[in-house]
Amino acid sequence: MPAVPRPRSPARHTGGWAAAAGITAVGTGLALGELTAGFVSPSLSPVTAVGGAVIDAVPPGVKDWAVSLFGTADKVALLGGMALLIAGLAALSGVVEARRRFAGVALIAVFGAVGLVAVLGRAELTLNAVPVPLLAAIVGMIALRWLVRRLGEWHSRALRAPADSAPGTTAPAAAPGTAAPAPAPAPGTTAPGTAASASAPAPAPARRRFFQALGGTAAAALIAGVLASTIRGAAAAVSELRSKLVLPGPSAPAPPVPAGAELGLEGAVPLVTPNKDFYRIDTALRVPVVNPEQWTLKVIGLVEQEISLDFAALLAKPLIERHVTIACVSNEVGGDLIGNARWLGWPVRELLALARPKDGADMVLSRSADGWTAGTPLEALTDDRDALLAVGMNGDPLPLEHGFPVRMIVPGLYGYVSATKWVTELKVTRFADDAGYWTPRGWSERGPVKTSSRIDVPRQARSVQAGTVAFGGVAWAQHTGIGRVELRVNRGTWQPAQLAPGISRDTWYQWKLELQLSPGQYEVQVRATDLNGVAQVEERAPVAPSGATGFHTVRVDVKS
Ligand SMILES: Nc1nc2c(c(=O)[nH]1)N[C@H]1C(S)=C(S)[C@@H](COP(=O)(O)O)O[C@H]1N2
Ligand SMILES: [Mo]
Repeated sequence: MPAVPRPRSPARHTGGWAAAAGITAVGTGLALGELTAGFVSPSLSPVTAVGGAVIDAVPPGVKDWAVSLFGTADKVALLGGMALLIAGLAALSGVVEARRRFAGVALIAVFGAVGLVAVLGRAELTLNAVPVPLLAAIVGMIALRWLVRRLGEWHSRALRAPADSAPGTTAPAAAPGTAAPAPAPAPGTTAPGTAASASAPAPAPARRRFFQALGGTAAAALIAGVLASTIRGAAAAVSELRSKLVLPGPSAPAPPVPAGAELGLEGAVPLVTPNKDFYRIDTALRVPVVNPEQWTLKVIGLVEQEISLDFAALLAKPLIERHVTIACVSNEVGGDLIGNARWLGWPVRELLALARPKDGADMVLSRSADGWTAGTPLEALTDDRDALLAVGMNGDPLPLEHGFPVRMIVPGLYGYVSATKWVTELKVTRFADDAGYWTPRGWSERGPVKTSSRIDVPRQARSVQAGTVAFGGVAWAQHTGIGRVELRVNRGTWQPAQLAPGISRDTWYQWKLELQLSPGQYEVQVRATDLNGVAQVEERAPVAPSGATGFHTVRVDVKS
């Protein structure tokens, strides 16, 4: 005779399965977080970020101790330790959620916040990192609440069902340690608000529903986890190659930054944009992972000589270094889709000279590893402007997000017609025969960067102290150079700003102007004029099809 199960206290009855629900829920959140990170950017992984933060936070003595103890396996030990800690906390979240609704959910919210802080603290990341830990936490919280509710249904029905009901029907996939009573009509256990005639579902179906939920969630987590680690594995291998890569020095270094080019105004953006702060624009849902050892660049189309170049051959060329400001056509007036970096690369002109374009060719269609294309006027790649096949950005190999191992950088043209990242093919062709990715989508065929200027300090709608108010920002007229920058207050007369020397005519220039302002509201506008005396266009135009125009305008609230 089977022993009649004694009614158990809710916590003891559900403890083990609540812990399993917690681990499954958190695991699902993390797996989806890792998968998203794999798609969006290899550096967004919440687990890696937390691990990195731990490494950064550990006192040097402990680090040395860990290294001596674990040798080179210290990272493995760290990850193993983290996995144990996460599993423990996840189990705890399940147990507390079973005891008190939303207590476990709140615990996951706390993990999510820790993950978010860790991800935001990683040097190479910016705000685009926010969605990944957020997604991981939200998925974890929803899964936990759902699983624990299922567990609660099973458990409450199990308790309410008469313990001495007829034995016999065992539930499918009986869980270890759960002697659930056989299904029996349990009168009087109707759910609130349902018809009185409806009898409560028997415990076995409730139990089955819990295990289906648990199993389904675990399977989803496993699939996401396997996918994530496959993607991450490839990215990690290429990241490793990148971090070990030592780029050759330039045969022609960048002209020195002139003294005084950086005005150092508090709150202004630096003259050279650090890689981690550089804007990123591309159509790639997942950063293309291109192994430099397998990379080749093909030059095809209207050429006398087709060429195939590998990475080692490219690095063996005489590379030059240049500061170039690049901008996105989608940059609104006053926007931040623009940045200035020191690029190391081989002039495209020299490659094209070897290929010898045929008569009639007027465009080069560059193609990236993921199929994206840009159509660049042949002339811009062959004239003296030093269009580059770039391999280096501010002294480092290109970051993966910015086109590793090789991208194009063309002074004076918007990125969508020139700055192909992860470039693998140059087809010499004609505008009449080919078009880059964005052209048939409503953007103009040629994309010279429009002269523009921006006020960075004070920020829009910022209140400042009356008296001397320092204004500052940047201005650019690529490949022509800036001749003058002026400010006007409340549409008054234009006042010349101090213009810092540019690094070159292909970079932005900094400017500043101190104004005496008494308390009140002001509207301040900036206007740049290039070295040919052509002022930026005042009339407002939207970014499509060929770039925004208009004066950047900020409202400033001057307080006494
Ligand atoms: N492969 C590829 N390269 C690309 C793009 C893209 O979508 N795919 N976008 C271009 C656009 S529109 C711009 S503005 C620049 C941005 O370069 P960045 O992300 O390094 O700042 O890259 C260009 N190169
Ligand atoms: Mo762009």
